[in-house]
Amino acid sequence: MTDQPPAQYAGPKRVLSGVQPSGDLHLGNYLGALVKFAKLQHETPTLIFVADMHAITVWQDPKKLKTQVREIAAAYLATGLDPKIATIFPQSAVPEHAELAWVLNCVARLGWLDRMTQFKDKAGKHKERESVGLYTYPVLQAADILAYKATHVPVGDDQKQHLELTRDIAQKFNNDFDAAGFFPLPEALTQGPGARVMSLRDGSAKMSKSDPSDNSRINLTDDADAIASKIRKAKTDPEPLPETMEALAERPEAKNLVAIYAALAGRPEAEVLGEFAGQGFGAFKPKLADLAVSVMGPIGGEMRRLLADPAEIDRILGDGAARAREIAAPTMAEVKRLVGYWAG
Ligand code: AQP
Repeated sequence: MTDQPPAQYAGPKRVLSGVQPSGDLHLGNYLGALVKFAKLQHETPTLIFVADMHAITVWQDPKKLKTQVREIAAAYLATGLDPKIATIFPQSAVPEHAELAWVLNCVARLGWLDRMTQFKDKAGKHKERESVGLYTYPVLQAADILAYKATHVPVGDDQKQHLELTRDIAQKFNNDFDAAGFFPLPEALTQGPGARVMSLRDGSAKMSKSDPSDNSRINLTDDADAIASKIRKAKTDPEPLPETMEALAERPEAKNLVAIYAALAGRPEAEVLGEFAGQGFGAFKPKLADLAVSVMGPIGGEMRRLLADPAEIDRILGDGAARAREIAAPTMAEVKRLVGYWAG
């Protein structure tokens, strides 16, 4: 008998993901993340957190942050996450995220972080003025995942590089501390429609909360008029829709609208083109607007209903945090022992 962990991770499958409370959620967050959470909870034990610790890597108004956390929780519930099935909690309510992040900061290498394209995109030309937290953000993300030994992480395409980094950190921790198989090497679940929803104003940029143009995105809280107007104003071209997706390769805005239609309708893109080939955007956009309103409209309504009772949302989040800690605390205790902490 040996108490050495096995070389390969042998623990249970577990899903974990989160969204930052740093602005209105949009169609990209919905299709790239929230829809997948609601589906996965029925297949695998699932933990979904509100990433308030990530959010403060850029300044957030302290008077608004708690409300923003409740809004994300309401979005989770309105898109079908069930707190009796999934564990829903605020990141900052589980101190093990920060504790593990410190250890992992000491495992990750500067050269690895220097390669992260999201930091480069967000910091732009003035990285000296950004917070250290924004730079080490992917290490906190690794801690979020590994504190629960999560094996599968549903995210949009933009997070693939961070998941690769998590795997590298997990592997190095296992090697450095002679703990083969202690942490799993988690997999990003990026497949599926809506993995990369693009801006309605620029088909080469991803739809994003921080885009200064509100017309670039459809927010979960937009009403029917706002949704229809944004789709009407979406950038397109004068050509009719072709018969194949390949023919849309050089038409990113058109391709994006077709992909959004397919994702919202739960139909293959080819089938959508089969229906609309030969038609122009004058015909396609109203159909897309009707579809978007029918899918997104009820979500906004349900969010408003849930947010009218913040105490109930707080109860759900508090209960979720207690359940999350039951998993994270033993992991952290073991990490302290492996590292050789005095307190381990
Ligand atoms: N355009 C997108 N298409 C598909 N998935 C997307 N996600 C974000 N944008 C798209 C996915 O949504 C989840 C939560 O994202 P987040 O809020 O934690 O961080 P983010 O990726 O930084 O989101 P934004 O909207 O782009 O925010 P800002 O503008 O602040 O950077 C993640 O799974 C993400 O992949």
